Amino acid sequence: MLSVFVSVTAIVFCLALTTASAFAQTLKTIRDRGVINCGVSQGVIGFSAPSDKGDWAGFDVDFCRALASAIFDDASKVKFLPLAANDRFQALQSGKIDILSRNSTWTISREVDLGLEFSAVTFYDGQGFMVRRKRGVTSALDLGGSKVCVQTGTTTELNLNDYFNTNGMKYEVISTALVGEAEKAYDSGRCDVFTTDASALHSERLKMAVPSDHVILPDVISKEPLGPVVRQGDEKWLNIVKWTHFAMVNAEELGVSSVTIDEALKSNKPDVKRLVGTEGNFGEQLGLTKDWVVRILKHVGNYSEVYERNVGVKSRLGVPRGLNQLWTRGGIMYAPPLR
Ligand SMILES: N[C@@H](CCC(=O)N[C@@H](CS)C(=O)NCC(=O)O)C(=O)O
Repeated sequence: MLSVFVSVTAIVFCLALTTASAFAQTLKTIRDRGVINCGVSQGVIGFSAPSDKGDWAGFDVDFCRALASAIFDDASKVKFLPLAANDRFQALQSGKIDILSRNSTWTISREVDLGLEFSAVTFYDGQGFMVRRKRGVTSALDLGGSKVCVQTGTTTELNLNDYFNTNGMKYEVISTALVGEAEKAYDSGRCDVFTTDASALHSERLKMAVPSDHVILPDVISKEPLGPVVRQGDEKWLNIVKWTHFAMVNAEELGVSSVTIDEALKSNKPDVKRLVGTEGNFGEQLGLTKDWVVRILKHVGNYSEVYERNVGVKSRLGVPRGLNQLWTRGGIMYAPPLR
């Protein structure tokens, strides 16, 4: 009896060790495989959506392309795996993906309960509401008695509950597992309110039969700090993910972009030299190469380039920088220094 117990314990222990060490080598696994497995949404225009030809584009997509640039000097070495809200964290826990770059909100339970780690906030967002223009509503506090469409497995459904209950407003939830179903339910009139992160509401509005028939209310009812997520237990990979974002923000702050990178390589400024690797060896310390940031900037660009291309005021989405503006320009986007 005792020996059975001992061997079962040993097997369980070994399995646990194997799983832990398999996941502790994410960079090596990626290098051996030749591509990053990047979990994205199933289609949020501006963040991660496939074109008709199946090419993925968006802010979250570009983050994985930046990682592929740093690792492989090739932004195309990414396999995008579209995931519904309900499935995303399990896909990361099980090792199906190396990173989740999918409009996911940083919360305590997703770290301490799910064993995951948010690397940085790449997009400061908040929850908003979209309604039909003809309804004439101007404040979220006037939404009592509404039928509200929301996707399950999101912070959105939890905040919705808090907000309506706290304000003593009645509502009916129409929750769906797939965003496409929520869109249809709202557009066909089964719900009179659609709620999600404000940035994603801009994307949802574009998908409506007549986008201009819908307005996004000015109220923001929550904090939704969005960012890439990895598994706990692989500090090396976490550092690469985290410092890729910080490098892109620092590059913007220093005026180094895909356009000015060649000039930056000749710069005498100490902080620019550290960024582009003409001084120091941070890239190598990360397990990458000296020119890791140069690769990111050449293939993908700095934070501002990525923002403007995908979600900025001149893009289809038209979302102003707002909180995501650099701290030096009135926003809260702030990256620790490369030194
Ligand atoms: N930021 C929130 C909401 C994220 C979320 O999943 N939003 C939905 C509604 S726009 C979405 O992205 N759906 C796309 C999909 O399921 O592929 C969270 O992390 O829970």
